Amino acid sequence: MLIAMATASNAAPKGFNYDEAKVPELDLPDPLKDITDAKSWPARRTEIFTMLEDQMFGKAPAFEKKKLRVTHQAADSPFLGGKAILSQPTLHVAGCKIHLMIVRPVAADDAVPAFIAYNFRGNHTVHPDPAIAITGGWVPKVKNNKASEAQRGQSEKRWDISAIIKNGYALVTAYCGDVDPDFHDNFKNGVHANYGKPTPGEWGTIAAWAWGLSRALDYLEGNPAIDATRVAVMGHSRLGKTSLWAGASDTRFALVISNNSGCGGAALSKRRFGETVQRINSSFPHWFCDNFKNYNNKEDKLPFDQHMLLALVAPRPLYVASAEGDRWADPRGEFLAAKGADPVYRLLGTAGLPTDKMPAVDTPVHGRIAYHIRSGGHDVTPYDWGQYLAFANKHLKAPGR
Ligand code: GTR
Repeated sequence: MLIAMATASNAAPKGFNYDEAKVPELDLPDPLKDITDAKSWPARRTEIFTMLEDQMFGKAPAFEKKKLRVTHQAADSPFLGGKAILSQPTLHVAGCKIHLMIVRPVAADDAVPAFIAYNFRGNHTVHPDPAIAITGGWVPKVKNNKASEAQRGQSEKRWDISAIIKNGYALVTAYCGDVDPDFHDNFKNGVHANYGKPTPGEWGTIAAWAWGLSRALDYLEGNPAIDATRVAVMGHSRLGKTSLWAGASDTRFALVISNNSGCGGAALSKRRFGETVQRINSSFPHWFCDNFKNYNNKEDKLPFDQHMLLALVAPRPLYVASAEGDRWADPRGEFLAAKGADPVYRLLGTAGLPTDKMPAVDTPVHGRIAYHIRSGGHDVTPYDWGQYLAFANKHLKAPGR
């Protein structure tokens, strides 16, 4: 995190590159390889998915939806001064309790579309409303790793709940640590505890978090207030890497948003700009599967790059967002990856990303793939939410899409 903050200045942290002139010449694998028609895409998609699963994120276990048990933390309560309703179901899955916070518009006749996004430190950090339950699990960056009233509403700035509700969407959030606490303990806690230590091709923490989002979607499929066919999965930073993998591994997510996801997310690894594979695998050895460590300082050997992760979302709407000051996450690498997924979107009959040039700061381009680079640093702002809502309004508004 310190490194990410240091990147607001112009200088790259020692040993890392922020100089476009020093980026190696790119030789990106072709996501289409030799296919020329849409009907050949599913087989090629499976090939790419399997490669990313085995070499990067790790395979997650199958889950039978009927094993999902649900209890409620509290009765529903009015939210946002009566404009919305808060409900807090708890999902009991594979030894974990995933506490959902669902805020939905009060004035809805039919099931509403939704955004689902994890938070970093507990549902109570998302909004100051005292009805939101405080997480009981391990949380980072607080005394004794124990959440308390002191953090209530702390990350409110990152969640434009009013705008989400005003536009007719529900917000579904959960603390990512409910599925797997974000530190390396050799996979003894979180959902991994239930399945045993992963083999080198099995799920790391990001795949576990993505799996948790799918369990939330399993639940939403049975919730009459939410239209589970119109759920956008969104995530910031490490949770943006997660939303991309969730969208790739579960095609029920109707729209996928990556906010400043960077290395291991939307940014091309082979550029070695900002955070590198070696760096991410040593700072966060639990995020990816062990096979991914084989590419430490060997990005040129990767048989894929992140444009192929983005292509796995096709033809569903995809939003990739960068921030100008977030050089650690390589904004240009994120744009180029979005552009690299474009041929797949076009083969599947969509407009893809309708620009060849990286857009100027604060000038979004929205096709079936959307991209913007916002002024400011590594964060989620009302500007970002404004773009996501406009994009979702275009693609998710009609029931059944
Ligand atoms: C940084 C990490 C990034 C990004 C970020 C975050 O330390 O290097 O890949 O995930 O954390 O999640 O805030």
